[in-house]
Amino acid sequence: MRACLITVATLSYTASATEPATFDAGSENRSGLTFAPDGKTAWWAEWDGKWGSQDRGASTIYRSVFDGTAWGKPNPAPFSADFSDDDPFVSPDGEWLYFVSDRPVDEFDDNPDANIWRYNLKEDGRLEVLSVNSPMTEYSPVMTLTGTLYFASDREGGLGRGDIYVAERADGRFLEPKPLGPSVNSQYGEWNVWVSPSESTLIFESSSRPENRSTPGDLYVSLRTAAGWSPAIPLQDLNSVDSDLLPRMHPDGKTLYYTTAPIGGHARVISVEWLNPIGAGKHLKSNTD
Ligand SMILES: [Ca+2]
Ligand SMILES: [Ca+2]
Repeated sequence: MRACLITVATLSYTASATEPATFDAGSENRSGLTFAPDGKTAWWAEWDGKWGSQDRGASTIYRSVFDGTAWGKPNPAPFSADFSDDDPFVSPDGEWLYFVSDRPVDEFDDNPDANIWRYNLKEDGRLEVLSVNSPMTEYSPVMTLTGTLYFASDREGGLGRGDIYVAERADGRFLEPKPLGPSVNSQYGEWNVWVSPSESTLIFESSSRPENRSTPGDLYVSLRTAAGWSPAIPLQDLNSVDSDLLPRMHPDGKTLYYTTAPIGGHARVISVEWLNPIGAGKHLKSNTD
């Protein structure tokens, strides 16, 4: 076990490659493990094939439910079968499962791009495609307590390659997504993101930055300040020589799950312990902590 204490601004964590064996439906790859706000349902994606290669198969979203004693058998999400679905995330109110999918948005859609969808967890079967999508690829939707949506996209209008966008919500609809500024986005690739429910902490993956430990992707952190998001810095002792991506903090704010994948190998989910919890209850009422 690799364990070391690191302090990043006011954040500190122990990096120890712990793999949660429970969340495995038997595919060759697992990614994007995330939990509902009550911590009792886990969602993740699985697929076959090799990371970074053309033979990557379609991705299916799985879930497991904790019955008070143990985690149950993984089952495919009710909507996830015929298309490639990825990057699950449950909204802080527990009502919607957000994800990306290459399914057509209507009968005329022949563009195989990924878009953001959401599945209503309280009225089974209700599936909606979001208005924030573009003809390019969307990745990694994440929602705050106030309903603001963060996601990544390689659409026109950012600083280059993938960038992270934010769409605020007003009058029951999402406003036009805006790219975050150069403290987070860069000419290099920003591909997936997690933001704390209180919108105080942002963790994201970036590829190809000169300071990266590995070109295919490292994790960076930025903190909300009075002046906006602080200049992002890499989570140095967490980043590996493989792709490190899809950060997802447990709702208790104590464990960060993320995906690590060697090019030509298989993706798996590992976790680190966060020593000064973020996103926990005491933060939930404030946008300025
Ligand atoms: Ca799209
Ligand atoms: Ca970029």
